[in-house]
Amino acid sequence: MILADATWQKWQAAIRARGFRAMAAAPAARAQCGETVRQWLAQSHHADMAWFERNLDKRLDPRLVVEGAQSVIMLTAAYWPKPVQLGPFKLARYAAGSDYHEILKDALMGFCTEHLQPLGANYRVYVDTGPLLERYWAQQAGLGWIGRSGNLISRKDGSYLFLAGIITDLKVPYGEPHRDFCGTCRACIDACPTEAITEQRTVDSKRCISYLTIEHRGPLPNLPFDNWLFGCDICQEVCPWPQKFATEPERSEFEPRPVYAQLTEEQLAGADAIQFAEWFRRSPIKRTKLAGFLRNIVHLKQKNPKLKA
Ligand code: B12
Repeated sequence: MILADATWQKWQAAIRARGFRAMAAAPAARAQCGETVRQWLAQSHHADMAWFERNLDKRLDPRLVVEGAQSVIMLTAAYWPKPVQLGPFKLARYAAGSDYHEILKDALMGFCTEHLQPLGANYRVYVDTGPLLERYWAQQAGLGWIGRSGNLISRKDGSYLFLAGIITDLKVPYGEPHRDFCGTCRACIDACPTEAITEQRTVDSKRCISYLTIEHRGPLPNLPFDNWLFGCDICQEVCPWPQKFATEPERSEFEPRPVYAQLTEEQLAGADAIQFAEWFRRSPIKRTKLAGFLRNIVHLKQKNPKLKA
């Protein structure tokens, strides 16, 4: 089924009403960046994220996920753009509030139930919840370009953006693949203290502070983490685009939780399972589990012995 332009315009308004910033689509096809992804895996740049290797065929071709898939519809939603503190430590902006996987998936499912289901469309929704190359499809749809840091950057909204996607058998109006606007700028590569950003616009997770503080289990390598307790935004903080264009999120759930800035180092380092669960209920931070969280604090204190609450 081919969607009329007028209906697509109505959808644009509907997704904004649900807290998304922009929506665009690309024809479903085999991704052209298969070689980049295979090399990334061959070089073990996915570190211990073994789940990434599973369903690789599906990840590279959305038509293997939804029968008769015609379109990949991609959406952006803004997250908190200013620095965030967790006690004396730095917290990645995306983790300032509630977990985007839950909030945005609910919002997108609601949109699909209202607008796609009545058309009898076959579809699947993703918010970092399955094998979809979200940055690649956002670039193909024209929402922005994949910068040197690997982040999807929009000329209108910068890069403090979550991505979400719908694979569907509907044909919708398509955007054009976005061109690159990094030019000769290498600010992100130069600023990354662990040299995690490769020349292929990908990230070596084994060196990325974000991976190490969130996904990695076990002892941390001897790398300079600055003061990042969970996630890292250095490659975006030095990028001219988010500095100039980032705006506050539509959804209040992504605003920083007020208690975070007030916590002391002693409180954070002394957290038990109950306290951890209470502070980080419905937050992305729960992903480290208490053990990973405390390990990160010990690591930062060893590196910055003068750190005071
Ligand atoms: C695995 C993962 C990570 C890993 C690995 C990071 C990485 N860059 O791959 C770790 C844990 C380190 C991580 C960190 C972060 N992540 Co992350 N992550 C993912 C995840 C699940 C998969 C990414 C992936 O496919 N990686 C494999 C590599 C090879 O793919 P890629 O990075 O997309 O690179 C593409 C380009 O290089 C492109 N490409 C390169 N050259 C060329 C040439 C041509 C011609 C073309 C067409 C394409 C092309 O092809 C590649 C494959 O498509 C996605 C969600 C998803 N399902 O997509 C979120 C996602 C990418 N992460 C996200 C976020 C917010 C982050 C952090 C900012 C969080 C933080 N503050 O700590 C950091 C940023 C680190 C960074 N600079 O990338 C957002 C990004 C939003 C945005 N604006 O880009 C996503 C989309 C989640 C979401 N739904 O919002 N992440």
